[in-house]
Amino acid sequence: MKKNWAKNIKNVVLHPFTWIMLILLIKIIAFQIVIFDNKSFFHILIVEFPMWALFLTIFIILFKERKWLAIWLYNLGLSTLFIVVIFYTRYFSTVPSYYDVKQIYQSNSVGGTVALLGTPYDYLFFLDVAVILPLIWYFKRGDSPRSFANAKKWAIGFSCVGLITTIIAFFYPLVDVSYFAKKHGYIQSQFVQMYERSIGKAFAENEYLSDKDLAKLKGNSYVPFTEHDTYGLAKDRHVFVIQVESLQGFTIKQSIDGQEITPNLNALLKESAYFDNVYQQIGAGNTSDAEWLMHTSLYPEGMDPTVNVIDNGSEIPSLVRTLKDNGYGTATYHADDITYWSRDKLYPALGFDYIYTSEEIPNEKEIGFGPADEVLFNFVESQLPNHLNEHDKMYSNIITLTNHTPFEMPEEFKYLDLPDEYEGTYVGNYLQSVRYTDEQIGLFIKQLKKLGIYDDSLVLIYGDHSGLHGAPVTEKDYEILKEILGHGYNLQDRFVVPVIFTAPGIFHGETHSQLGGQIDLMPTLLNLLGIEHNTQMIGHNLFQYKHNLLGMRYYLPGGSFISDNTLYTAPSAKHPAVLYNRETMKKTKNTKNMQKRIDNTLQIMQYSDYIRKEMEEE
Ligand code: GP9
Ligand code: MN
Repeated sequence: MKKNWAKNIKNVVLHPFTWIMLILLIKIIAFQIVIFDNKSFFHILIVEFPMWALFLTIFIILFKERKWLAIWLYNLGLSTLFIVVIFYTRYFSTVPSYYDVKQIYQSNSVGGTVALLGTPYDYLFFLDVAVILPLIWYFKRGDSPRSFANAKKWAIGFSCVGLITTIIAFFYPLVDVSYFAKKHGYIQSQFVQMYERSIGKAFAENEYLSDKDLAKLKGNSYVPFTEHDTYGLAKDRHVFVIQVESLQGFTIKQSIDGQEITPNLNALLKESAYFDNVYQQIGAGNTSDAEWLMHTSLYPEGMDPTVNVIDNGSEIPSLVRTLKDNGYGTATYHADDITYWSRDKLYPALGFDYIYTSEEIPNEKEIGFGPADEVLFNFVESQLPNHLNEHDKMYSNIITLTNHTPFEMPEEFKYLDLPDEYEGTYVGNYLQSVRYTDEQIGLFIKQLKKLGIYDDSLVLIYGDHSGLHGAPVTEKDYEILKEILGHGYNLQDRFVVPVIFTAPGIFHGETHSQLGGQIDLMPTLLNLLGIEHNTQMIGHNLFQYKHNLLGMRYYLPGGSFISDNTLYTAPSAKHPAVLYNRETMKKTKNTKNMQKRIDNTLQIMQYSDYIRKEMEEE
């Protein structure tokens, strides 16, 4: 009896089916570690492995007499697929679905970069196909094909486990493809995506979230909009929104050798409420996504510029329309070609009365992309009197352009006298260019005073996104930044944009450090104006609420969040998950609240997408 038992064990261990499954398991573990940094063996064994093993077993059963060929072909296909998924993930920072892999062949964008995406280790995924499987075949090829007789039983076993994990996956919302695939299985996530595409409308049965629910998910107790302390403080004022290209928070109140980088903004703070803890939240649409966030208080799409996913001719219930409904004339100014970021579609969708772009704004004093900011502001000043004749109240939305990478300013526009070692560096150029735009904002404010409307105005100034990130920032730049900041340049330095609400007579230089995001700008502005919006906003009035929970798409992996005290970067193809203490920006231990925060963030973002899709259908 005992002997029989030992013999059985020996049979199983020596059986090629066991070896083949073991090789498959190792390959899946490697894939999961590279793609998701998933080291949970149990999760891989229960959720991932049975699915891939099921397909292999079906192959073995179907190929009957040519099982070795089936095994080899399956593994060749699987290794190729894994490599494609790995390269795609490195390029796009998200795992592809069956749909994306299909599309990739139609796009040239990745082509030239493929060589840069691989490391020699990646090719270890072909080790089984090239070496191990041929070796097993060589030593075991004499075994009768019937030695895989148990394959059918295994297929049933794998199907049962696969079915259960797939059913479970269908009970969870699919918000972030990578996050979902990691949690519920790569193949299971494909099934869920196929289903959602087939019903044509993702999130159709999304749970409705009231403003109260949203407040609660962010850790706040809800107060009706009209009962906030700031409600109507700036009622009937003219509104100027100045979205400053690439302006980062650390430049405010910062000096180099006694010279302020933003002397004009710093002076303006005396009549402002300054928020120094507001995060950028743009996706792939950069500047245009910041415009989207400002005018809708909804999350951007993420992997695509949001303007690309809204329908042509759609009328978005935006800040612009709400202001219009409340007696404002509305104008937008940006000195670039209107087709850049499809603003020819975005601006009518948002509902502006007057749209001024490179067609109208003179192409003078060109720096980088287009006319220098002083030309833009001069143009705004030239239009204002006409607008004020036509409308009692004006909303002017001004998008600056000069402070754009590579930040190279002509000598005559360099107002800072920087230390020699800054000369020619990316950071040095950036500071000069920020200083230039700061000067132009200062002059514009002077003009508002001259026009006699400054005291009746509410001016909101904020940055669209970081300027210092990615490949152009060299080691030397990081050293300079460390010198300026007093600490190593971190994600918070990169992602925090300044937010300044200037309202003479109302604000007197207060600084607010509660957490905010660009999604909160619109509700904060509307609250000051005492105007309610007629569709739901995802953000909240920054003056009212002390707690927040923010998501960030594209520049952080799906499932990341920013909370009052922590910043969580979800695992990506490149980096494992990290939870930072935002006060120190040091890594901190995962707290038991972390999963709850991930879930709440995703729920909020998913709901935001649902609102966006709903309003397009109306
Ligand atoms: C393009 C300008 C810059 O019109 O707004 O856009 P960015 O490169 O920052 O997205
Ligand atoms: Mn920009």
